[in-house]
Amino acid sequence: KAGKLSRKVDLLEGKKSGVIRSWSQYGMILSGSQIMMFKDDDWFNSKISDLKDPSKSTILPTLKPDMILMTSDSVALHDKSYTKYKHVFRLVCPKGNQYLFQAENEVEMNDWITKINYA
Ligand code: I3P
Repeated sequence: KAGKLSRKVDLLEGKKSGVIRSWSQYGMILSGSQIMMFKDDDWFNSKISDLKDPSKSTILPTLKPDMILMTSDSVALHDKSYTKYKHVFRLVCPKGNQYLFQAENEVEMNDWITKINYA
């Protein structure tokens, strides 16, 4: 799955302080049990239709993401206590890192949650 999400780092190694807490937009690809994140919007936009096409998965190993998250021991959930923005889900990672991601609508949010949890 590929798409654009806003991301906010909420906890790093369980700590809230010293974390850059602003939202920023990332291109994201979920492939197997890894999430690859890309900051370069023009580049991501130019590739997104290929990235959504499973028959073009051979390009995946050639990509150079800005950040990779392994999702195998992580849990994604809709955080209903976070009410400032809609369609926000939380990714809880085993070392205590937590990220908030905002999808463009509820269907997209649920699709990301399901695919992350079952990847
Ligand atoms: C953060 C930014 C985030 C906000 C966060 C702020 O400030 O305004 O949008 O999160 O609040 O710290 P900065 O841009 O100076 O880093 P929300 O949008 O979720 O409120 P927080 O620290 O209470 O999470």
